[in-house]
Amino acid sequence: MMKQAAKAAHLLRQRLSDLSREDFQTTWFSQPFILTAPVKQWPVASTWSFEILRKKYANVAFRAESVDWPLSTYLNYMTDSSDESPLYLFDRAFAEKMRLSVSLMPFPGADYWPPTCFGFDTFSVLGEQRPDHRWLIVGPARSGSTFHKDPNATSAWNAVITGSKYWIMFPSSPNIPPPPGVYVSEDQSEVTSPLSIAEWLLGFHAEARQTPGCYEGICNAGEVLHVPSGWYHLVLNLAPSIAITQNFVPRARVGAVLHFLKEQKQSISGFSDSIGDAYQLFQDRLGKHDPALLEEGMLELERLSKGAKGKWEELTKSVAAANEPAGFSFGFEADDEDAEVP
Ligand SMILES: O=C(O)CCC(=O)C(=O)O
Ligand SMILES: [Fe+2]
Repeated sequence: MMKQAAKAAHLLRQRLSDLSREDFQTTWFSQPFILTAPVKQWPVASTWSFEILRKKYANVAFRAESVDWPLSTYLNYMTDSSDESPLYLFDRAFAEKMRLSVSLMPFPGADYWPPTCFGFDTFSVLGEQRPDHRWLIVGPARSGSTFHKDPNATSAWNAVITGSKYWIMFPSSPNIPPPPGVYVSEDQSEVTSPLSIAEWLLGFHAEARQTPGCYEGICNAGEVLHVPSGWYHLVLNLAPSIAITQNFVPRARVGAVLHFLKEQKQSISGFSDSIGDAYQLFQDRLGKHDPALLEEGMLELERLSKGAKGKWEELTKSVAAANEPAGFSFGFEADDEDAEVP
């Protein structure tokens, strides 16, 4: 149940130095928070700057929306651009292109590793067949990401190496509407925010901050933010930024991911075309690696499927009773733990 229904946005006060894997898996997996310690230990946190990257990777091409540009071309564009919505560099093959050594935990010679608390990633059972999961993100002030939920019901961490990012986030569940100014198609497959970040901020920011469940905060250089599975978020770079983000599946979200892969097939993304049925693949692999976790996940999947069906029946019944084809109002009483706001 939400306790602060009429209150304004929660500040992302959950700034912790670090978290154990156990505390994350049992308590924090469904909440946004910022960690201040782990990223500062990464070699790339002290060695990367715009100048250094320009020197080392000037001729390496990175993806910026629909173009592949040498880094020097992108950095020149970034410095000169006064575009309202600047092109954003978002590259999923950066680790290979930059020959980075990414380890699973602190390791001599590694360039970075996931913060320890996010370390157990259930999608690792998919090996080479896992969907795209890590990106280098570079952009000038005013660039950023319009409202979306992350792919395949995954959770994410987003580490700022240079710059700072403003985040505004909302939980989601079948019985709460999307954030103001955000529209979701009936089958949930499309999340559209037809406006640029600037237009959304001008038109909807004030209203959004008064909306139950809203979280906002600034993630600074050397910090990492957790995006729980299923949360809507919009991100704005307040200064020129370099960041690394990674998507992952915590143990407690296995059921949510199975549910997504089974029920929202049309929205699955990032898997190679050769994979016919991502739901079946994940189920099979998890069954081999960790049958007990699969069993837990299947129970949660069943609960989520019933919940969505129950809610739909409830809504259609109440509309029929009122003899109105539409016009019912959504409640904010979320019983999905995604929507649990502490
Ligand atoms: O612009 C950003 O840093 C946020 C990126 C993000 O939300 C994502 O990669 O899903
Ligand atoms: Fe995201």
